[in-house]
Amino acid sequence: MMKSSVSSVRAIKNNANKISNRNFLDSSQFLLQPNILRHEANNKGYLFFRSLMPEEKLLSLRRQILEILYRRNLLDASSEILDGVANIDAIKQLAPETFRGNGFPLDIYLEIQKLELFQTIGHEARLFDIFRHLFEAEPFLHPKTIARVVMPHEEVHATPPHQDFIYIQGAVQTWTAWFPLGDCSRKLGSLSVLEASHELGILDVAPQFGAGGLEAILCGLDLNWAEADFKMGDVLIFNSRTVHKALPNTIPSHIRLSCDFRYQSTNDIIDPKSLEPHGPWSWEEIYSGYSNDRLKYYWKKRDFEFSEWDNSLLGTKPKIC
Ligand SMILES: O=C(O)CCC(=O)C(=O)O
Repeated sequence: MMKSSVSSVRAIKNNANKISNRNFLDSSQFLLQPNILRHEANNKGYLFFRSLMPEEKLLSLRRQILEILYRRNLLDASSEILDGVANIDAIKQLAPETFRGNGFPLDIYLEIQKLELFQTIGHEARLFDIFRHLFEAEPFLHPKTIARVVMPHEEVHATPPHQDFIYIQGAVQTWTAWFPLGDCSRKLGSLSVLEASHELGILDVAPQFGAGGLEAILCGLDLNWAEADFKMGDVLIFNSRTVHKALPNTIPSHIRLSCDFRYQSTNDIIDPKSLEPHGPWSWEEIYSGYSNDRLKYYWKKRDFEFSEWDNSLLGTKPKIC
């Protein structure tokens, strides 16, 4: 006879809530060993590199973005600009709608998108070298570049666990490079990655607060979350199917700044939207302040085959766990 007592019903665990028990290992030692690099990337679905990006460029981009915030009175006037200390009162007064969509006001985002250093920093040779090893082909940086400005406001939620593929589509072998513009500890909301989750296929999603508005359903899974305290220059790269999430910013006096850039092989298919700006602007507007034409419209030299968009990947399902 079937037992129906409550005690016999075992709750299905939600892997989203599992406490991290892994630190990212630094793969810098394999930078000159492409076979090992590929093997590690294929096994884990991500790689982490300490001190990969040139600090002076990151610092300069950090300053340029913080100066945009400073001009809008969103930084604490008694602190150094580079410290990124929030003017909490001024931020709290911003209308909740301004935090929907990208998670911070759109007019600020346009100014960031127009920064030449922001648009060109993803072309860094050290990043391209890694992706050349992974793809065994010439890498291509999606011009749809993303900046994140995480401010203390009740409308701002940490990015929920998700796979980038549902938003990017195109080539499965698309990889994201995520790096903070400044030191970014777990407490300030660095990224956490679900190891080997790229092997799970494309997961169902449910509505959730935070960037993208959807979370991957992780009920009944038991993979390990890996994470680290990032120093400026450290870079995390992960496959488009690797589940990742942001940790909550528990230092609300400080603003978290970061970039995500996507790379794929020039030989693979791509979704045409990956060639558009991240926001409702034209390339002409974004490029209007450039001092150098070299990297403008660089993707137009490529003759890509376009993939079909699959909207069903964004359809929500009930989360039962
Ligand atoms: O920085 C974040 O909060 C989210 C980043 C992310 O999801 C990504 O890079 O794909």
